[in-house]
Amino acid sequence: MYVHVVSRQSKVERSIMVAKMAASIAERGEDAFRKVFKFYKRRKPPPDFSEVIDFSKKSANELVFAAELDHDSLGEEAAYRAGLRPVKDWRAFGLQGYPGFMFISNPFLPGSQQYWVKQCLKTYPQKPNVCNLDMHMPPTETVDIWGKSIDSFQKKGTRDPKTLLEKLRWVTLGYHYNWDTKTYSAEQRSPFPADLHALSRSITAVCGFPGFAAEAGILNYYRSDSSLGIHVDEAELDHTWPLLSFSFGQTAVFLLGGTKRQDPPTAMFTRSGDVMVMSGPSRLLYHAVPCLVSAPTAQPLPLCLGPPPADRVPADGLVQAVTEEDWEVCSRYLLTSRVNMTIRQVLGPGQTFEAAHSGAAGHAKFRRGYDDERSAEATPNSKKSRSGAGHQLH
Ligand SMILES: O=C(O)CCC(=O)C(=O)O
Repeated sequence: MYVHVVSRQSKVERSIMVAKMAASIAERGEDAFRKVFKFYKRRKPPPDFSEVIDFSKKSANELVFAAELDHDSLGEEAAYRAGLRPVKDWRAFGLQGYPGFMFISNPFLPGSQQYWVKQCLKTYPQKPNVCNLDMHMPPTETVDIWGKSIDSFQKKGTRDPKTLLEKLRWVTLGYHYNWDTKTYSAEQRSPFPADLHALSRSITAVCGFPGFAAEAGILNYYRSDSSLGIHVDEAELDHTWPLLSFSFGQTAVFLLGGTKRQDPPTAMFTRSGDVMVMSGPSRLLYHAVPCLVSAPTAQPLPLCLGPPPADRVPADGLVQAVTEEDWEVCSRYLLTSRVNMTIRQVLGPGQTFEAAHSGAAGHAKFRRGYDDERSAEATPNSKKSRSGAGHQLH
């Protein structure tokens, strides 16, 4: 009883303190989001994570509620073939104050995450997709990032930490986001991966968006000291479709803010397999990833990244088993890394870039994208000007 009262008191006190802090920041007109971002990015002393919402816990937070899903849009067999649990077993949540935001706690069947991680590390960085390394290396050198890196991962003991795979910071798919102009265009486009399109379509249908077309993807590769700056994803021409985000590997803190930088954000953990959907009023909110909460070294990967049970991979399903050899590389990479895929529909039905850009107002509206920076690559020689227009993984 005593413990209960004390913990309730401290919770109330904490809430008052947070509210006072937010109010004082707002009064002074400071960038409240940046303040919280800096708080979680701090290393020494490490930040207090006690206020971070943890959707993997039964009672995550009083702001969290169960979200409604469209169970009929993905039957059990279709879910199984897509490498997903039956929709009735999904743990999907909304967050008070953020209509249109949904958090799905790892809907993947055991073994499926391995497939998406392997795609992110081995398949999607291949040409014609574009990556940060292309900004300052000749195409001959970035043609086989996986093949040029795996020797080092297969070696036992200490190894070269500067493989191309470890220098990878972003890959773009489909309509390639242009970091300088902060736009997409009809000319800079390659085929969007069919497997990822199918996965995105299944999940968005369950979330109430049937007919979603995955047209652009940004894959982010986080090392243990990476962060992603505060930004809004608004370069897409049609914002009525959701933004879909998948996380694999190490846990990160995700900050979801408001429509203004003065709005203090809500912090939540995003773990391996978690999916976030930003739609409706939440589609254009500021967000950021200040830090990874890396597992202590020599800690095995979470169980959800394990292999599939022998009888669980349908031969003609979306997700194929990953070879032991490939997984050895992927799992070693993930011990200190996180991979995130954000998937977007760029154009509305019947919409074209030409029409959208023909009016001056339209062009100005759609030019804005990320408002913070992401670096192309964390090498001393990387030129900020080539990549500084947005998406910065420090
Ligand atoms: O890594 C994440 O969870 C967020 C990624 C993101 O915000 C983006 O790519 O726009």
